[in-house]
Amino acid sequence: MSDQIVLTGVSARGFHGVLEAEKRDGQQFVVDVHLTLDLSRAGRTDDLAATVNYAQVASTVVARITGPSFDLIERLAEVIADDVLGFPLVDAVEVVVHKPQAPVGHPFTDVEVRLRRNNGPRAVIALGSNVGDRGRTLSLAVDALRTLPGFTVSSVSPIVETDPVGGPEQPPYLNAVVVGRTTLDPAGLLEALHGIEAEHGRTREIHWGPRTLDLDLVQFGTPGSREEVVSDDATLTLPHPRAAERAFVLLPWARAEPEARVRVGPGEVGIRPIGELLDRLDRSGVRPGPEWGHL
Ligand code: PH2
Ligand code: MG
Ligand code: MG
Repeated sequence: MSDQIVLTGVSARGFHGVLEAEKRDGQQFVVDVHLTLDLSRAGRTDDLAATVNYAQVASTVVARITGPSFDLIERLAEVIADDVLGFPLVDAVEVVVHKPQAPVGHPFTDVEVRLRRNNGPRAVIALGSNVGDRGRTLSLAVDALRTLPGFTVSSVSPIVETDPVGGPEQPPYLNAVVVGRTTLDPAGLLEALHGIEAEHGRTREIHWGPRTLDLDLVQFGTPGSREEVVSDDATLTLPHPRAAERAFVLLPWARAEPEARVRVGPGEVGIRPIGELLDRLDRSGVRPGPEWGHL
């Protein structure tokens, strides 16, 4: 897959450079951005939500050009690449920063720094809480994911309130799904999730019983891609064996990632669009939950 969006010649005045005069007077910076992402759904559906809005990319670039001063255009290119990799759907980015008025001391046409950065595999995390201040706990868990080294949040679902499924009689849950990109391996990510659970008072006692915070790794790597991890390891089964049957996972997941494809069995035929799976599920136990951020 090598679809691209190419945005070239975004320019603004910035104050990046090693020399004092550069930081004082500023000069023009010009940036090109090549995004690699799968555009097939956008092509099919004509839906802006299935792609990256290049106007937003341009705004991000201009904010960095005009923002706090760096000494090096290498650094400017790196932070722009990092910002762009944070847009949902982006698999890789190439950033070129031109500085045509650089103080080179000789006639010259242009100087540019060009770098290419790849996003890590996609990881889907299901969040649940049915003890204590559930909404606050979920918000804090999302904050913890946002600051987790090696993990970048791409998309957060709305919160849903759900009837408990299985286990002893217990209060209703709040559930949500976070989709992100990670440079951790599945075991490392799972360990980090357990660490976040522990910070929120989670103890591992009753199977399927009430819990302050449950973070389940549901899918690692896009199904069918080279990075996908399928595992029947007892400590980490991937994809999560019951996620595809649970409306409390699929419903928020579909809100966070409408184009998600979910593995329900082996091979290419075992990969299904999330909407198709949802249509077959009883969704009666899932209701809209509170808004995020009303802590
Ligand atoms: N988690 C469970 C068991 N049952 N039911 C709902 N509605 N939501 C959950 O997150 C949930 C559950 C075990 O993790
Ligand atoms: Mg669970
Ligand atoms: Mg769990």
